[in-house]
Parts: sequence; C-alpha cells; structure tokens
Amino acid sequence: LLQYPERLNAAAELVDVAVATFGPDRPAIRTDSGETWSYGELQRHADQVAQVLVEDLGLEPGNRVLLRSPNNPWMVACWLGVLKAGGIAVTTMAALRARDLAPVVSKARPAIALVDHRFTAEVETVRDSGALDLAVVPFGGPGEGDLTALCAAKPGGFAAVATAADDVALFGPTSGSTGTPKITTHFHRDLLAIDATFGQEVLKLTPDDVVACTAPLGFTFGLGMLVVFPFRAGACVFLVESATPTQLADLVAEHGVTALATAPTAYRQILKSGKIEKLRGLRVAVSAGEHIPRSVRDETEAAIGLKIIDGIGATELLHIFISAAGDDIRPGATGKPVPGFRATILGPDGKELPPGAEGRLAVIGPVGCRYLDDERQAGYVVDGWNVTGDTFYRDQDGYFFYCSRTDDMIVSSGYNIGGPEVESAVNTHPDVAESAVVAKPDADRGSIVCAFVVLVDGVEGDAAKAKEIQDYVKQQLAPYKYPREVRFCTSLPRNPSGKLQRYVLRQHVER
Ligand code: 3SK
Repeated sequence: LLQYPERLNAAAELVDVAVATFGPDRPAIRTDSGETWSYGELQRHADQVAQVLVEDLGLEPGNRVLLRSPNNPWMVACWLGVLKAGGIAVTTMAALRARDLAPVVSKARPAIALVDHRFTAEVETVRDSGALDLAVVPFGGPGEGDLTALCAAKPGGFAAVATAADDVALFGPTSGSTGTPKITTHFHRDLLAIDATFGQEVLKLTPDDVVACTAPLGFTFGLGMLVVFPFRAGACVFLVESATPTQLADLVAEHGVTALATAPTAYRQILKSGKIEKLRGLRVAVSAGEHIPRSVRDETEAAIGLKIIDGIGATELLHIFISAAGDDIRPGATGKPVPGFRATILGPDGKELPPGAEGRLAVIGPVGCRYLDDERQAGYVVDGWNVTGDTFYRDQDGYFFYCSRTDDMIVSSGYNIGGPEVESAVNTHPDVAESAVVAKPDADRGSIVCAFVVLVDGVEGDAAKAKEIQDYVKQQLAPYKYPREVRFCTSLPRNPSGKLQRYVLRQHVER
C-alpha cells in the first residue's frame, strides 16, 4: 500500500525535490531546436507561471486551467505552475480542433486557458461560440500580454500551495478509440503513485538518462514519460514538437537519447525505413499506446540489441499497469501486473476466468478511474475492478497476453477472429506499410474480415495485389482468418494521441 502525507503538491515533489536533490544546474529539458533548461530554470519558470496565475489572473485553488500546446518547455512549466498554484491542469493536445475541444471545455469548465501562441484560434472559437468566460492567455510568442512576458516580470520563488494528497491535480480527457470524450480526474498522489509503480519498478530511469517520447504531454502516456518519471529520477527530457518516425530515429542518435517511449507504429516505420540502427544507443525502449505485434518486436529487438518494454496503460488509470522489463519479459506476453497492481480476466457475467480463458482485462491498483460527471463510470468500475476495453488471457505464471480491443473481435461464420492478429500477419507482407482490420457486416457470414491496407511507396494497390495479400495471410494464419476484402488507402485514421480509430473504418464498411 502506498502511503502519502495528507498534504502533498505533486509539482513541488517533481521540480522542487529535483532541484534540492540533483542541484539547480542539472539539465532538465533539451529540445531539438537547441534550447536547454536546467532544473533551476524550470523551477523558476514554473514558479513565475504560478505567480501570474495567482497575482494577475486571480486563480484560486481548485480552479481549472486548460493547457494546449505541442511538447515544448513552456508547456511543461505551465503544467507545473498550475499544480503549484493549487489549480487543476486540463491537458489537451495541440492537434485537437474546436469541435474536439468544445465538449472538453464545456465539461471541464476552465476559467483560464494557457495556450501556445500558435494554437489559440481553436480555443478562441470555442470560447466565442459558447460566449464563455474564459481568459485565453498565449505563451511562447511576442507581445506584452504573452505569458512568457508576464513571467519575465515575476521574481519566481513561489511556495507551492499545500494541496491535499487527494485533491484533484489533473483532468485527463480521453476519447479512447471510440470518439466520445470523457474526462478522467487524478489526484496529486496519483502522479507520484505511477512513478512508485511503473516508474521505479519497471522503467528505472537514472539521472544520466536522456528521455524522449513521441506521445503528446496532453496524453497521460506522454505526461508520465516526459515529466513524472524523468523528473523524479533527475534525468533530462528531450522534447520534440513534431517529427516523423524516421526523423525521430535521427534525433535519437544525434542527441544521445538513452530512453525512448513510442508506439509500435513508430518502431514499424523506423524498421521499414532502414533507420533502426539509429536506435542502437538506447538503454531503454518502451512500446505502448497500442499492442506491439510480435514481428515488429522481434525485428526491432534483433536490430537494436535491446529488449523492448511493452506495456498497457489507460488514461483512466493514468499510466501503465501491465508491463515487463529485462529477464521478466516473456515472448508474446505484454507482461505481468506492475508491482502495486492486481489484474484479472473477467467473463461476460463479470466472474473471474481461469488461466487460458479470454475475457475482459480488469485491474485494481493505487490509481483508478474517476470520470468527471459521467454515467459511463458505472461501466468502467465494477465491484472495485477497473474494467478495461481490452480482451486478454493470462497463463499459469501470471503473464497477460493481449488478444484484441474488446470491440475489435470479429465474429465470422461463428469463428472469433482477433482483428489485430490478422493485421500483424498482413503487416509482415513486404509490400505493406501498415494495415487495420475491421468486421464488415455480411449477410451469409454475419461479418467478414475487411483489411484496410497502406502499401509502401511505389507499389500499386490493384486486384492482383489484394489476392496476393489474401493468399499470403492464408499461409500465415488459419485460413478462415484471411481478409475476404482488401481495401487500399493512403493512410489510416488515428486520433491525436496516435491510436488507430477502427470505428472510423467500421463506419466506412457499414455504409
Ligand atoms: O496504453 C495506453 O493507451 C496508455 C494510456 C495512458 C497512459 C499510458 C499508456 C501506455
């Protein structure tokens, strides 16, 4: 059981403790544009943000502050500053449009929005169309009203508000893969709990690590990897606003990144681009956000000489709860419950299933799902278990194996076919860049497997290529699993945190 003092401010625990432990001069953040902030500078900027919020913008503890920015140092300072001032950070991704932001704003009701100056328009649209009382303050730009200028007039040295360990620190919006946003709420103590569990038990960063992650800070995967875990360890974060997977591979090599966390698609694309060798300097490689196909994992590990730490997490649980590193890794398994968590497999009646049986993955741990004002809470937390949307099975030794997202199971002529399993097979075809598989309603079979396929550059998608891919899959898997329909496309729909939106593809095939 994790114990925390009654009064706890997570931002002070992250930045003030890092300054006291590792010294103010230690590098905290570096960027691909050559900027470096030491821990002392980060602390000063976070304190200045807190001073502007309290003294100029009238923030009271418990007020909500919307944050919207790509991954850059001021976004980190704003997040820390909001928490230090006792506010609640409502983190959103720069990729969201006004239509995506509007439901988040209307539910979270922020009083203030701190927004990268290049991304204010969509927030202003939401404010103006709802006639909302929302102070939109840009940062990182020119002008007197810019937060960066307001901060320059503040001395720093802000004493963090003595929030309770159980005060809400973070609203984490999530659309999951279904498209309807929910807002998860997390306490100050939750931010430390993810470090005490996944951070210290699995990831084990050191002060010498340089940490990069492609997930946005507005997604709790990115927030953990780029703020919580490295700052607790006194490591240096390498922030990149945007990079393709191949650019990322170059940056990792050029900037001496030692710990990289990204999604399986990035590893796949780096492999296909021939740049995987650039990752050979890594000490830690994390894959999360989506299940990593066995072939991608094996090829990457062979090329970089390092075992990948796979993990499954959820915004509802703030971060990763099943994972494994080093000798604990078992081929094909995502891992075991991270120390501090318990996991089980539930059947359709909500009863626990024995090893070997496939069912809903359910978890209990020091963090849990608390949706803000949402009736879907009752569907996620059942008898104390957080019931995820993923189908897994476990083996006798307590390892958990991914089958599919619960709603990615395709039932065709009575066969249960896991869409991701077919995708993995399709993806190993040398002409395939990536693919996504969904159920297409079918009068005879109930559903058939339909594969959307992105081919590598220069290969033409015609009937002969479709047949070739179908025959290929029949060689790789039980033939009943082959995609009876193959559609070629130039890209797959993904949400702003990079998760594949199979529901968008389902809408295409249902029409
Ligand atoms: O697996 C995920 O989608 C996830 C969600 C939140 C935080 C971390 C992760 C890996």
